[in-house]
Amino acid sequence: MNAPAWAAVACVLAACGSKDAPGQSEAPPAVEEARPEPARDDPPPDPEPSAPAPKAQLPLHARATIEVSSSYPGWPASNAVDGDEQSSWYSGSNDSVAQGRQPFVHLTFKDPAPLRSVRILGNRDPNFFNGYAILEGRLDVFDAGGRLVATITAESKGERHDFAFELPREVEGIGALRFTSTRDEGKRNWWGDVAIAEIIVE
Ligand SMILES: [Ca+2]
Repeated sequence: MNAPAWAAVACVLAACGSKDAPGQSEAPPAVEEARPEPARDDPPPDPEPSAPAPKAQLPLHARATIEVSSSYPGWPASNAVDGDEQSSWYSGSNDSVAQGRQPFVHLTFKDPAPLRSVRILGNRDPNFFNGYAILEGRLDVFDAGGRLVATITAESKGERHDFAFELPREVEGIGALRFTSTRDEGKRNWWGDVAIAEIIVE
């Protein structure tokens, strides 16, 4: 029974040989296309960071809630408290001092504590590396009852425009912090916005 079956298969293959022409069907070599500049309208490549925060300390997003003046879609406020310096929060279009507004981030702590310092790391996003910095800012410090107890102003420092604030030691429980841009690079990019890579509170 096998021989006729094989013969039939061979016949079919021979009859159909010209249909697919396997000798000429090699796939063309893959062409490496130039990678276009990522568009801000595209979805973010990785909205959820896959790697956990490297620090042993409880991450800030677990200790506080964060509100912002606005966010560019796809670059949310949570990017500023995810433990990843390469991910940034971006304010919405034209939400910058340079465009006539006052972008801010506001942290409310779940358990008010005697905090000592606040560092705000400027944008390090490799896709949009320059033109989003906050140059001068104001930190408002609120106690556990929501009362404004200190206001500190500073200029950003260093190549990536970081801020370092020392908090008043007499405040036993800090309930909230609000950082507001007072001078920025909102006229140095297409979208008129600003960005913050990470907020570190200790
Ligand atoms: Ca981040």
